[in-house]
Amino acid sequence: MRRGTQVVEDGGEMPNLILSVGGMTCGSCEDSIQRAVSLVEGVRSVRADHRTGRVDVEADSGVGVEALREAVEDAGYDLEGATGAGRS
Ligand code: 9UX
Repeated sequence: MRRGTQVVEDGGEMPNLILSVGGMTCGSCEDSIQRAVSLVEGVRSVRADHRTGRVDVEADSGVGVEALREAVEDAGYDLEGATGAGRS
């Protein structure tokens, strides 16, 4: 399954940033978000869920929320909140 709550696999890392994104209403929106956020330098993985608006991101510590906001907004969605390391 591509969608749904992220399962952290053995040896995997926990998401260190959790974004709340508005405007995702279907699975293709998830793909758009994942593509956009994955292109931000320092992002290692991203998993979006349009049902909850939650986007889990694993990123290097230097990645700030404003870079993620730019990616989300340029893709046509709204960044409504963010928690976790890398906040700036
Ligand atoms: Mo789905 Mo999302 O038809 O911007 S791609 S609503």
